[in-house]
Amino acid sequence: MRNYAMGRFLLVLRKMAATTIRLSSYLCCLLLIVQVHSVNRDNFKTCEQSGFCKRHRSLQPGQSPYKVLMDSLKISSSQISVQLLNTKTNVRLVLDLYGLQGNTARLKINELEPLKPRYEIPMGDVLVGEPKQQDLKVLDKGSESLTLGLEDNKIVLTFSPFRVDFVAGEEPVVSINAQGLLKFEHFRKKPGWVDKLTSVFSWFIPPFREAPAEDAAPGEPAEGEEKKEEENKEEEKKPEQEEEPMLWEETFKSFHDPKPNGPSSVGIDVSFPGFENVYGIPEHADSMALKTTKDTDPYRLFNLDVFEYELYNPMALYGSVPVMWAHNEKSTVGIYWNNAAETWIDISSTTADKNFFSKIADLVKGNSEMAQMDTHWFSESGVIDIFIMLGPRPKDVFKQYAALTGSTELPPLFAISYHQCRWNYNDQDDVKNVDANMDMYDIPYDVIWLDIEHTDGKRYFTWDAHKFPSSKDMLNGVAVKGRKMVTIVDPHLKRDDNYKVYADAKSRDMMVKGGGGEEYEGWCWPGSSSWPDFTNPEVRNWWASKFQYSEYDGSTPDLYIWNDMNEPSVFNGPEITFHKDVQHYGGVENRDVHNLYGFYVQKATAEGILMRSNNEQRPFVLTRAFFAGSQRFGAVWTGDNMGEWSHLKVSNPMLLTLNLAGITFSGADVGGFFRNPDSELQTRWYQTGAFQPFFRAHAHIDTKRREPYLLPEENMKIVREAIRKRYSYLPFWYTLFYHGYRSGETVMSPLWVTYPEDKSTFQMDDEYLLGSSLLVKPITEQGAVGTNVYFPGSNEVWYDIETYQSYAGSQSTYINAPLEKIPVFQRGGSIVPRKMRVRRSSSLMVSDPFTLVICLDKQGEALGDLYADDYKSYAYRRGEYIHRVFSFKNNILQSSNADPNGRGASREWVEKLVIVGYPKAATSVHITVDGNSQSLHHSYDSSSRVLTVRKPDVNITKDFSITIQ
Ligand code: NBV
Repeated sequence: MRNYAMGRFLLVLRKMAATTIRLSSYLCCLLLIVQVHSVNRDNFKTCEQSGFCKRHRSLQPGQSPYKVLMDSLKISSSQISVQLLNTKTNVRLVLDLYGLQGNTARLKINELEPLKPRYEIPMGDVLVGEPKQQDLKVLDKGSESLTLGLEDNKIVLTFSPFRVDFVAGEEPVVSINAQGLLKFEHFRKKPGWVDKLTSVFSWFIPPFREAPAEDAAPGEPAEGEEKKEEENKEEEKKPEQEEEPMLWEETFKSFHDPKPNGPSSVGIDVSFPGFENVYGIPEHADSMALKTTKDTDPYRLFNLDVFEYELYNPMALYGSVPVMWAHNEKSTVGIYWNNAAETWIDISSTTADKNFFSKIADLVKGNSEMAQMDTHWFSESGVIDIFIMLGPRPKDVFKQYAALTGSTELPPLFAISYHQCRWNYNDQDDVKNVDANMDMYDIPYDVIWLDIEHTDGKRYFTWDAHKFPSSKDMLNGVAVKGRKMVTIVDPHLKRDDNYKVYADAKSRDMMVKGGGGEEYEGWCWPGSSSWPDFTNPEVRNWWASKFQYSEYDGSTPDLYIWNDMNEPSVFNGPEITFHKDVQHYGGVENRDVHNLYGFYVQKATAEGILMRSNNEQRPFVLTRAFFAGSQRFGAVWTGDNMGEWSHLKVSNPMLLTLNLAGITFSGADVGGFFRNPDSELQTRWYQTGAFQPFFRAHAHIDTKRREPYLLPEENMKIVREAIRKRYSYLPFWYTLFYHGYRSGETVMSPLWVTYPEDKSTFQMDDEYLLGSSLLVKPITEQGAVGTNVYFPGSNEVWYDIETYQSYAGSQSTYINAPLEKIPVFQRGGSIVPRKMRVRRSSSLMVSDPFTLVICLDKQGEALGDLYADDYKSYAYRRGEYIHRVFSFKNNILQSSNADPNGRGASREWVEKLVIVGYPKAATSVHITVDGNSQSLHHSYDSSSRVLTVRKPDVNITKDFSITIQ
């Protein structure tokens, strides 16, 4: 009996303990969420708090210890390889320099004999393949330098101190290590206590031989050549730990980083002589032209979930693309820094060393100073691997970069239409109501989204059975109108053995490991969670298989995916992410691959969506975290912005920068994620979003409902008009994305991409071009009823897309923009295809006719094109597409085939021509197709100078000409 009582007592105690643990973990989770809702700058490291950032930033220019060991030079047709000696430590590195096709070079620096291989991103993941090499010619080999020829460029390798300069024609454009900031922390053995003692004593006792200084740790034998006697004489040194902070471990807040591999960072400076502006390196909530970092931290690239991010500062955000462009009136050049570790970039503006450059380039002589941008790049691990893209025009660098990392895959048409999202649409009825209301108010939309609450307890790939009892019915209900749905699938898996995705991953040992080799555990939406190791190709295949219809219950071909929290976000991790010593596939630390995790999540998801359709249908996956190359897998959005005017405004520079970095399919939450924007702000945001590449409204769960039909009537009508305008321009957007896919071109572009010589556009980021035909100046100021618009191009004329009023190029004009007005202008000389019969969704418009808007230039000419296919599958890869070119000259519009490989059929036809800037009424208009002529109806509006030609009714695949007399 006593035993029984004792047993019961113990049982009760156990139960109480279990409940307490459950409760406390629940509370802990809640607290963490609460904590997440109040994170601030303190949660994120400053450079001062990051050991390697501090070490690299403290380097002084002009003290380079590196020289080239010419005896080790090996030259092959497209590559040179040579050793670099650190004359302070005697450590040797190896430099490989490659010529690549398309005016590109690659410069790699690695350890000559690393203790173990240093991490390099696997070929084919970010780089689409081994870059094609191009011959390098030895032009001159002297005692101080070696000069190589690469197409029309020269590459000058200076031996001591080591530097490399790239000269395009006769202009120096890129210099590497000109400041001498190369620092390469080679792998080394951790000093034992004897070494530490020796090191401490070496402070008091003159060293027998030089203590390894800049790059080497105490206790490590120097490598390579013995040093000359006089070089060994050196001033007294403090123990290294004091000079080189946080080498072997570091602590941030309560988080300890044991750094099992010790210091491993790499860094070097890259200067752009002759340039005053540099761009790129998203993601930062900052201006498009990057700022100097003299008074701030360097720009940081480290994928992080930053709650309520601040504007106009260099703090890291959700994604990283280490690509930077320098642009001036004469050329555009840039670099891609192929490294997935945490990276910081300092920027300063200075003047070029004309003395030096006069030795290697035939510079314009004279006393005038030449501007220069200096940048300093450093990453926590990996190797130095820089691609130098030499342009010379903006469109050339985009092509060069796309040849390396790929271009934006052609999106299905629905994906570039309007998306209706909210955290959360509560249940099936909610979805049905929103869908019905959009129809009732005649507001087109293509996709309705479901956030995390649709799942069974944040177990992705499942449905909350009460709220979504028959997801297929729901999906089919929207699909009958040609619409789609998107569900969120985050990468954290709830550690619940009854959750089959988790149990499966666990049984296959597919999760990332903690530093001790155990399954890594952290907190996220579902509570205690683990993360599949997406860096492992087998894990990606496994994940992809989860999207099969047989695996993802309740999914249909009309369901697409959204990857959130994939930086990854770990509520209780350092800086709200993985610990740096988290272990990945192949013994790689998260430290090495951090910025690639989200890239791999989206890649695996896109592969899954592709596989479920037997590789026939184009996937659509939205991601929050990204890296170079993410453009190949879908769209990116700028995360949790705020419903404030400042956030509407910053969306333009942020998206311009993403476009410059190849991520062209990008957008910002329309309306702003947090807060409750008033109706004016919402209206202006819709107008802006309608002219940005990815167009999705989204809102936080705590915000008031704000579907567009809930706006006051006046605003609702304006918003409806903006969305309908987006739909009317879909053929133009689709053609733009086609060009981007083929050539890597930006979709949303700074003005200097089309007007590279116009200095006044170099910092302009509140106004932009779509392709080279539409100029957009969204209103982003509260209460504004007008704005100054800069019209580029001295020879251009621009037409308001509504009134057709014309504006001369190369000047600014104040444009009235009351609430209903979006200042958008079409360039004279362009032909833009539109569809004016706007329906409930884009797929209901696929067979509808085109209107060609022909805006004439000063010579009365215009040019444009149209790409079309089935708008959803890969059939275009088999030639099932059409690409037409339209030209208007001598009063004749010609439509001809732009591409003989395009053999697609189409039911679309041309129903109208709007010829803007036409001088007079026509007496007759004729169309000629297949040798048959027919006259057409036409009318002329002399006040707007618009000639309208009606019903040519010719199939779009036909060659035709329309003659005006
Ligand atoms: O899944 C919920 C949200 C999502 O709506 C948002 O778009 C993401 O950026 N998610 C972040 C997590 C919670 C943020 C407070």
